[in-house]
Amino acid sequence: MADPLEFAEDLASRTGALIAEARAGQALDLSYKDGNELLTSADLQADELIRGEIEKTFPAHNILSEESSPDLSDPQALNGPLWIVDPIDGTVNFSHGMPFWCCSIAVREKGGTVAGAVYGPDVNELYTATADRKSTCNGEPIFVSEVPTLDKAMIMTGVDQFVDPSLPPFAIFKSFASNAQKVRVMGSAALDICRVANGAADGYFEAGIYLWDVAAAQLIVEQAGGKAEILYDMPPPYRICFAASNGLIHSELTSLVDISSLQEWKG
Ligand code: LIP
Repeated sequence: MADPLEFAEDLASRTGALIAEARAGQALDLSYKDGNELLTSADLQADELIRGEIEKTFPAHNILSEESSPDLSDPQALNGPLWIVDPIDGTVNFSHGMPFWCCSIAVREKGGTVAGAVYGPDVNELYTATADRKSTCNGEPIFVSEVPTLDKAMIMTGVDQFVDPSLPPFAIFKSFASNAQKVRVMGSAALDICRVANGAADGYFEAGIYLWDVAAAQLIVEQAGGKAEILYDMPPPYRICFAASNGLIHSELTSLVDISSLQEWKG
């Protein structure tokens, strides 16, 4: 049986290279899912590569990806080993030629993430971790920061362009902006959380992110000494309210998140 981390690391690297070549070599076909969620031809090419390699190497495993999720009416769909994939996290950045995008691949067994890889070709950073090995970036060990309080912390977040500014996610954003040293919106949740893992940032929060955006990076930040958690499962399936940090600022960070307001907000 192939080693899951080596497989995930190799596949994330190959997929990232394929996507970068696709953008360099041809005009991207752009379309919009659900009316506003950008989808490029490279997303679909990458999803096809990843699914094909997983089905060939691990035929009994299931796959959850941003571009093709399992049939939840099948009670077996989420049983057994599950690969959780975002072929391109930061699609809008990618389509504009901004460097902050990545391929994210995680694998879960018995409900626990056993391996994760996040590869950002344009920033030349490959993050990996397993449940029993510490996190690395390009093979070097990484660790969360030692910033002790929120007022000295850089917080990464994201806000959907279609959310009414009067609604809870923006209220939470304003709380962070008022209490943290700085707030940054860089457009890729997986790379944001990996920046917490390598100490360049100190916390991440987003309401309305998806499981495939964060599955690999959650293991990477935890195995770098940080803390990460789903604060609330939002509709539709796989949409979550998620926080990650260096651990030291975690309670300050999550205390600014009014879950009850998010529970009333259907997004
Ligand atoms: C993106 C996330 C980002 C979020 C964007 C988008 P995608 O994922 O990584 O944090 O703010 O709205 O969801 O769609 O580029 O894979």
